[in-house]
Amino acid sequence: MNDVASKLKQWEMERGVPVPSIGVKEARLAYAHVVISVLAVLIGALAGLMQTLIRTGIIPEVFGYYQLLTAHGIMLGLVFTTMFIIGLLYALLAKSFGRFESFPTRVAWLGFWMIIAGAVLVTIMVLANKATVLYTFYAPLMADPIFYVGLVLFVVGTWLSAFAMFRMYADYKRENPGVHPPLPAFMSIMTMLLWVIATLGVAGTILFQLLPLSLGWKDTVGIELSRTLFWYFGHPLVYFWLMPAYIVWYTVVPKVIGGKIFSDALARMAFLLFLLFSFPVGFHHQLTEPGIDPFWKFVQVILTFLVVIPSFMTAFSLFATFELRGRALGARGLFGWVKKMPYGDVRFLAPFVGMLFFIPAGAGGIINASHQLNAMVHNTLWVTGHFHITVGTAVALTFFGTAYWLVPVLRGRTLTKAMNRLGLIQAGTWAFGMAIMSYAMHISGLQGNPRRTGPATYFSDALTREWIPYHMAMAIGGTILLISVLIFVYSMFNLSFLAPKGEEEFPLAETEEAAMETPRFFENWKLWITVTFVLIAFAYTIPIWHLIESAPPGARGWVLW
Ligand code: HEM
Ligand SMILES: [Cu+2]
Repeated sequence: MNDVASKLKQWEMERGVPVPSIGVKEARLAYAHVVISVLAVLIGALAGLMQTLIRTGIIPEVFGYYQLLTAHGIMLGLVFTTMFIIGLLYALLAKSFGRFESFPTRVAWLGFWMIIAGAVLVTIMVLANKATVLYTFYAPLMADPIFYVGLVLFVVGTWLSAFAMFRMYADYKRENPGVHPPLPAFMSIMTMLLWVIATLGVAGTILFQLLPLSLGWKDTVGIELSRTLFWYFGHPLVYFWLMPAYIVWYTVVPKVIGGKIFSDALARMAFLLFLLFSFPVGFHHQLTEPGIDPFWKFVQVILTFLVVIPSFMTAFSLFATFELRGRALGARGLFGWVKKMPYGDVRFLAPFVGMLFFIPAGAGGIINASHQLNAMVHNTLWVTGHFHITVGTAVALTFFGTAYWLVPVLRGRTLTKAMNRLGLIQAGTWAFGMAIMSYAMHISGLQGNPRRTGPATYFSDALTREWIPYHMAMAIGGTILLISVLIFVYSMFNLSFLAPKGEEEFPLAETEEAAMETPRFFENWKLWITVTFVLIAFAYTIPIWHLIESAPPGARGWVLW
């Protein structure tokens, strides 16, 4: 912390305002993002439960099923995740770098307001039933132009946030030449870099294909190209969700259990590999699509499996941390640590349960990415079950567990025993509800139950009747999940306004002394960005050229609602 910064802090304390342990400006900004993400969870969960109840036939179709599904996907997949992530990363950067009087406040807030403007436009269009295109807005479905304008504003807003973060990083590097940026900062920058490179694809299909189509400037759209650009973005998107959860697992959880980071170098290496291997793999979402040469599908599936390497590196170092800590507390044997972990601390329990869910979730991902097995599960509720235990549990539970300390930190308050207990209950109900709901989705998906299908009885066919009990289970799981969300929203309200003022710990661990020194080349951004684009060019140039050169006739836009 430099001179001006500590004076500022002194002044804030004298004013008697609740003081966050990071700069006030940064805290306010991060908090604004977190608030929006909490609101998005609430709206998204309501939509999620309603659509389950409608599909099961428990309540009448007050809102269209597809309209609710669009709202649910956008609120949870897009708004909740992105807003929480940006808020968390600002906080991590502020904590890692100390306070800067030159914090890029203006551009950061401009980004925030653009995101809000975009999200509001998108929401209005969905509510008005003018954009029932689901959160993937696949061509040739055609929404109102304002929907796409909203998406563009949203994305450009996040680019401004990324720019603000890159500025913070550059300022730090200038003031501390030759010093490694702290691990959480390095990881945050890597995450935002991935996001910026990924969103280029989705920006491309919106600006050059979907928006012109919906404005009537073009009559037709190339479906396959649009889907390819979407999935060029869609796969790294899942890593944009996961990497912040990994940041918490690598740097926060060790501190909460009283341990240390197993290896700084290994963590940085894993994040670098996540960047590289996230891009040349989008075709594993398009395995059933005829317009892509099987050779390139094969190449991208092989590359997909490379992500196993950093994933296992992550699993290895996390469990090594647990074991080292367990041994320090007197545990013996391979699994002695299990008895020594602080399960009564929501900051540990929630992310830890998330990690456990990630084990079957990762195995399911390998199934999805395998060409033949994918044919079994493609577009069934299995897939929906899969992403509810990945992003919906591993990531969401980690974010919940994080929010219990982050919100008090940002508000200059403390996490009370009562709120911690409520947090444990909330994490438990979430895990329980999700286990029921996703189990039912996985199994009935294997029986052929399609995803994204509104109330459909298929003439009361015997096969579809067998799915009904699973839909009941999903409705029960969904109800438990909504209860969990209500507890979460209340806890966040409490921690924002009612909890006692004080300085809550910002838990960030140090590295194990025995760990290897971190090599400098991890921060050679030019090199890694170049390698990323080389990989992208390798995996996509020829197939995209095929899609353009021998394009089938385009489709006119469809409005099916
Ligand atoms: C309150 C808890 C939740 C409930 C009850 C719920 C329920 C559902 C249901 C029933 C579906 C649609 C299945 C179908 O295709 O018919 C769905 C889809 C989806 N959910 Fe959830 N979910 C919840 C939480 C979450 C969370 C936390 C996330 C992400 C962070 C999430 C992301 C998604 C996405 C992206 C879709 C796909 C939408 C689409 O296919 O267009 N959900 N959810
Ligand atoms: Cu993917």
